[in-house]
Amino acid sequence: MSISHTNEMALFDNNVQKYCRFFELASPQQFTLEQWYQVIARTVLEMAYHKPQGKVDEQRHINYLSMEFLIGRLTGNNLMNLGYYEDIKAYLAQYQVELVDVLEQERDPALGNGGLGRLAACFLDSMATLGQAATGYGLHYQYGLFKQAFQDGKQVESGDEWGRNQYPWHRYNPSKTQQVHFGGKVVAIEGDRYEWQPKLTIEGKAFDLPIVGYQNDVIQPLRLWQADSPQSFDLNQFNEGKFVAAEKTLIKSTALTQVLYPNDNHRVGQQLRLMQQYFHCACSVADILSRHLAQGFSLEEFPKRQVIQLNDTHPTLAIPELMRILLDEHQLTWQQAWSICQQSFAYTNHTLLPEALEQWDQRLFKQLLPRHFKIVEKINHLFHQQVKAQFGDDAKVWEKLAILFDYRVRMANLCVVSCFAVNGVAQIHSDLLVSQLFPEYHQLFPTKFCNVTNGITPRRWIQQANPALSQLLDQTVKGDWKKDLELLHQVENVVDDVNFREAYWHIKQQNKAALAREIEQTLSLSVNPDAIFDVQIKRFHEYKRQHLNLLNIIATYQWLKDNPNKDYTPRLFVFSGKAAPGYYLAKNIIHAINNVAEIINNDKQMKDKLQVAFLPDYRVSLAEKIIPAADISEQISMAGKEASGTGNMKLALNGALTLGTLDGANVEIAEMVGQEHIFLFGHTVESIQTLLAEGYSPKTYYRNDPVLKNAVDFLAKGKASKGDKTTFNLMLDSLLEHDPFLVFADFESYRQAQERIGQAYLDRDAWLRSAILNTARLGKFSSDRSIRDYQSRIWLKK
Ligand code: GPK
Repeated sequence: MSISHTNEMALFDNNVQKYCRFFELASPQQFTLEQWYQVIARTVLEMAYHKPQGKVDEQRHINYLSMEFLIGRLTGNNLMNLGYYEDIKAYLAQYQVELVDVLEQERDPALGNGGLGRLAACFLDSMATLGQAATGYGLHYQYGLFKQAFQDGKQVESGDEWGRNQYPWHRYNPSKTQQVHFGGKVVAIEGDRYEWQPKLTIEGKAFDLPIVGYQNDVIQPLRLWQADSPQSFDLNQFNEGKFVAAEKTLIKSTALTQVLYPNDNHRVGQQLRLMQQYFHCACSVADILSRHLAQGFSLEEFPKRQVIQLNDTHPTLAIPELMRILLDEHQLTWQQAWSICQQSFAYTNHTLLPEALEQWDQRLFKQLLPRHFKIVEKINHLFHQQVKAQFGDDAKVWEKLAILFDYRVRMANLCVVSCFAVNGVAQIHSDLLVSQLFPEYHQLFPTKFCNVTNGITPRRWIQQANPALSQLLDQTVKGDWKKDLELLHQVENVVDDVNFREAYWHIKQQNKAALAREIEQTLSLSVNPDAIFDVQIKRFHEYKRQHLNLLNIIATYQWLKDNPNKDYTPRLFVFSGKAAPGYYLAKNIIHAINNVAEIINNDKQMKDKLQVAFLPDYRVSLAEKIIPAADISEQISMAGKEASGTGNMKLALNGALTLGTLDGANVEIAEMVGQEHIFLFGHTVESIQTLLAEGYSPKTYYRNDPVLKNAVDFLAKGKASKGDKTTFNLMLDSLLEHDPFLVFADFESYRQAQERIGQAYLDRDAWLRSAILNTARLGKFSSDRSIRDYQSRIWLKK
């Protein structure tokens, strides 16, 4: 036990003994693992607040508004960041208890869908670690992202009742309760001042989770709002039943934060979702303002002291909400209020996909938020004047730039008009944001746009997920790479050191063996630990092209059947990921992968050559097990569609070689690591333009490439569906008729890249060298660097 922690561990022991009496046990020996988990979490939470709070920079307080925070398990992470991990591990040993087993008791709080939510969690970790004053604001969902299981190969969903009421890391903070209003009407008072007479009021209760900085004693809140009120409300009272086709009408107020909407890169038009969004914004803005004013600052000082960072357009309503409060409650003039808002809000865009850009029905918006609608109308009107001054009265231009158009409220446009900064999440994405989505906006506001490439926290994604690699890096690198990931550059110096190389290789093999055990336990599938572990883990979406991966697997299977004696480097293809419950095509792809896996895994000829493991219920804690074991990281989206990706960074830093298109952050990964250490394939954004201009016909590829045709026909002829030829029609018809994400166009190039991988793996030394260089050269992708970029380019920009 380190000297500095002696007192704290005495306190810890004291508390353990106290809980022991509390539970009427003779000795801590009798605790179940679940009890240990609860006792450790509760005790450490108290201990954390006993320490003097570390220093934070309060120049500007970052209020990070996000509908999703995919934080993952907190216990291990908090123990590490607080520096208690080793002490508590040693403490438990006296009771023959393994800390890792205790940590497995924690259920992941799955309060997000995918990349966007996980990014928010990494950013909170980095802001605390860098001492950037920050508060995360989100929702305290009762049900996180649904749990996924497979039945006959198909995804089935069940509710994720994650136990928010027993969660040991959060505190209910009754002094922060807010009131949120909906519906009703507005009455003009004077000038831009109105009185809102709402129809319904719901209470928002604050639940705070501690975000612990890495060994700097900084703790900042992630404040999650929970709707509470004994009242029920009738959704019909806002809309005479016109918007509620898919929703129940009489709803308890608590239903507002009951469930996370399970869509990723896709908008939903439901009224309850709009109410959720406003509830989130209203609670957060009120809290931010009251903190600001309580510190003794004036409203004029708000922009100097606060930033409200909008994680995509989901929290856009915070803009008209702050306007409303400034105008109606603080009686500021429009100019004063607008100037404050324009200097305080910043917007991060996470996607170019049109189906993901939020637009709300104007009537629904107006009925639910009549005062906000007036404000948006005025913003829209004043902006129209500005557009006319710049572009003349051009209807074509206005059609693109308008906030209100065709009875819709376009949230992205409201953000661009109102915010002082707009950023994309990787260089290529930020460039496309300007050139494809917002070119006229860029003409109007050339200095608003910038790039901040995403990053990941090395504390969770290396130190915690890959303890063996972490230890090797501790021994190899001078200075703390966990605080400054660029220090990993030093690893280049030992890339030819035999001892280092052997240690690195050994760690990867150990991690693969551990994943093999996990696969055995979950799927009763015994896999070849010496195969290439080729991993695609992410949400299921057509643009991410899991079906491209699948078609190659089928083609490989067919080739191996025809050429049983030819050389082939053994592969294990690992999949994990969920599809939105209403996204039938993506679910069809999941079904196809499972059925093909079943056939291949039961074919004795394929034993130890070709295997497919689809692990159900992808979540942060499962990612932590898969990532350290990967040899190949599949990042195969259609170029121009994946804004950044962050799994690509986690995998490469843990020594997986990327098989990818020139999309998102893959482009920057390739730049950093060098062309020789990455497998690139497929069309680029530019070559796609040519292809589409010439008229893309997927059927031509199908007809001309017998390998592709055979793979498609395998599914079409029912070979993976017990003879039923219609099972995969959804996927196949889409591919053959439109192929909107150019799966067929990239198939041949993808096959060739896979072939190169098979060859490359045979040269163990060269492969290992590439893997090590991936770890050494990707320090840029720490979320600490992302946060520093936000500071210098947006939040504290001079
Ligand atoms: C983007 F628009 C969205 C969305 O609704 N959900 C989501 O996870 C992702 N994203 C992008 O798809 C990724 O490319 C990106 O790395 C991630 O956001 C974080 O920026």
